[in-house]
Parts: sequence; structure tokens; C-alpha cells
Amino acid sequence: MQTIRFPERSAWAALLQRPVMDTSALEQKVNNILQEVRDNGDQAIRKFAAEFDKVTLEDIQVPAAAFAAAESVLEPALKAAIQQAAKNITTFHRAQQEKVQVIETMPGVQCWRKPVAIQKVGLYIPGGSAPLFSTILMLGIPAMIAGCKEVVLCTPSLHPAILYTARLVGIEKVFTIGGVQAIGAMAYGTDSVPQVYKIFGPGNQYVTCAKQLVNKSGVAIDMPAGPSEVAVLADDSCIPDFVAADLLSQAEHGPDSQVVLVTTSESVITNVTNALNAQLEKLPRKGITTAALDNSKMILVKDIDTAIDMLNAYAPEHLILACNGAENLADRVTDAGSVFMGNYTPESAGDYASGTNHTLPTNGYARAYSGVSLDSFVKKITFQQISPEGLQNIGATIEAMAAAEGLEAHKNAVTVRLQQLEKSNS
Ligand code: HSO
Ligand code: ZN
Repeated sequence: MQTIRFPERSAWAALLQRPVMDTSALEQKVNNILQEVRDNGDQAIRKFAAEFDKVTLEDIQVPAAAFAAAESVLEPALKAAIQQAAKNITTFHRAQQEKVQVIETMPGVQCWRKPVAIQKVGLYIPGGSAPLFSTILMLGIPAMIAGCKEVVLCTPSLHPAILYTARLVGIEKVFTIGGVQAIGAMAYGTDSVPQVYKIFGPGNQYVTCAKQLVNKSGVAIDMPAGPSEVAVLADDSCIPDFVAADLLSQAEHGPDSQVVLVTTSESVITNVTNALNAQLEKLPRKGITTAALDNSKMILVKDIDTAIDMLNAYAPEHLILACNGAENLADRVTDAGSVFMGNYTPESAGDYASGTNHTLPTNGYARAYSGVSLDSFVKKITFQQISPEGLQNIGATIEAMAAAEGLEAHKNAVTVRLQQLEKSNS
């Protein structure tokens, strides 16, 4: 990791820049695959599976027997862990359910807003070196709590933990489709795969590009995804071994991950560097982790106020406050996806099991976007009902505004009713 000491404010933006990826070259390629899936459905899926993944797809949909087989090979301890995590994630997300409140804005004028599930959603779980079955919990559980009618999952991985977790959360339809083809299948529908209205889940640059392209044609997506990040704010009260472990935990996601340490103490830099080097040696994903650390920085600042300003400017996906007074500092965080407070709150807790969602805004999107939550699986429909008295109370207001906008028909929609009420009252 590169170390920078006391950078000027004017240098922060350049210093905290994420590694940029030019995806314009991908777009044409991704678009061609999407179009072919749209035109040829299952046939295109089979063709691309053979071409890109070198597999002959017999069943596109995972057969029921595969779920029972997955359950029987999974370690009981892992099943218990997944169940515990599922319970905590369910508890946290269930508490996000809103009570519908009928608001009387004027006598006789009632308005309310009701969350209604997005009826059809699609989840994508990538293959690759880490089978992210935890992401099935993070997406599947809120989808079920929201009441989504059709929840489909596409993944190129048949890892038993993926199949077990899908079944545990109640996902019936799992399809062995990876990459761009999976996004196309869910966006347009095929003979096997139902079309959905919103697509969730992580993926590589190709998948991200595919999500953005189908989004342009009207399918909603969870959020613009980028490589994972963590920033740690540490002072002398931190435990360097813990900080190093947290930085490495995020760096091991991928060579393009970025981790940042902001500290008020020179000795934290020395001690965390030593701990990091020692722990890195023992990691199985040392190659990936080392590549991510090459994009990463340790920054020494003069005080905590400067640190907070810098971290808000960076807007990290995850922010760990390993410093004194974390509770007070947390109130000053204005830009971050998810905050982890104190020496005993590793990011891994939120990644897997504490209850919060791990699908979070990266790449500075935390300035304006929230992570996935129950809200991501519903839209909120407003309702209103006005009584005859209510219309007599509010009618003149509407008529005056409609007339001033020159929209006579709008005005009339009120006037004809008021006239009728007047007649029936006389
Ligand atoms: N840290 C990732 C989520 C994850 N970690 C899944 C482990 N498994 C989100 O940035
Ligand atoms: Zn993680």
C-alpha cells in the first residue's frame, strides 16, 4: 500500500480516485449477446454456455433432485451458520416493513402510501473463485419479505451452498446460466426463464455492463455496481492486527478492490503495515489480495476532523471506525454505504451474518444511493379518497391552480363535481 502524509485538501480528489475501467469496448460485445438472447432465447443460452463456459447445458433449470443432493453433502456446521445468518437478516429486514398511515391533509381529503412488492424479480449470483451464497441471503430474504411473487435466480455455479441457500430462502426457480446471457434471459424472458421487472446482484464488468444496457431498455436494476471497497478510520486506540485483517478481508475480493486506511497516528501506519505483511503471507488468495493492495492507500492526517471530512469526500462502500468515540463520530458520517463501529465490529459481520445488507453502493455512489433493503423490492403506490365535503374544501384551490396553468380541462374535473354537489344540496 502506498503511504501519503498530510495531503492538501486540493489533492484529495485525485488521491481518492477509484481505479477507472474503460468499458466502452465491452458495450458492443455485450449488446450483441443480449440481442441474441432476446431473439433466440434458450437456444442462444445453450450456444453461449458452450462457447464461453465450455459446458453442454442439458437442463437450463436446476432439477428438484439437485437441491436435496446439495443439502445432503453440506456440512451440518455450515448449514447451521447459514440458518443463523438467515435469521438475523430476516429480523433486520422485517423491521423495515412500513405501517400504512392514512393522512388527512384537509377535512375529507385522505391520502396514503402503500408498499407493494415488485411482482417479478431476478437475482444473479456469479460463479468464479468465491461462491457468494451469502448474497442469496441478502437478496432472497428481502424479496420474500416484500412478497415478490416470482423470484428467479441465475447462476453458473452449482455449488451445494448456493443450491442449499436458494432453497432455504424459498427460491424455487434456479437456472444454470452465467454472465451476460443470464442478465438477458431475465430481462427478456425465454421459454425456460421468466421475464422479470428488476435484476439484482453482483458480477464482473460484462455483467455490470449488461445490467446497465437492459436498464436502458426499461428493466430496473439494484444499483450501478463497482469493485468492493473499505475505508478504515483508525487512531491510537485501534488494534493494528484487527485493522490489517479488515483491510485484507476486503482486498481479497478481487484485484480491482480498493482499501484505504486513514489515520491520525504515524505508529498506526507502522504497526498496521507490519501486521498486514504478516497476515498476507498466510492468505490463500494472496495473489488477488496483493494486486488489490497495489491500488490501495494509507493516509496520515493531522486530526480526526480532517479524517472525517476526507472519508465523507471518498464516500466508501464500507467504513470502519476503529477509534475512540466511534459513537459520536458515526453521527458525522454523511457519505458511506454501511458503517462498522469500534474494535469488535469487523466488516465480515455485515458481509455475512449480523443482519444488515451487504449489497451496497460502491464507487462513490454512497453520496446519493442506499444499499439494498426491503425498499429495493417494493414500489410505493399512493392512494387518495376525497369525500364530497373534502372536495368542497379543496376544490377552489385546484380550480385556481389549474386556471393559472391554463389547463381548463383539469379545472373542469373539479367544477363539474362542485356544481353537481351544489345542485343536490339545494
Ligand atoms: N463485501 C462484499 C460482500 C461479501 N463479502 C460477500 C463476502 N461475501 C460486498 O462488498
Ligand atoms: Zn466481503
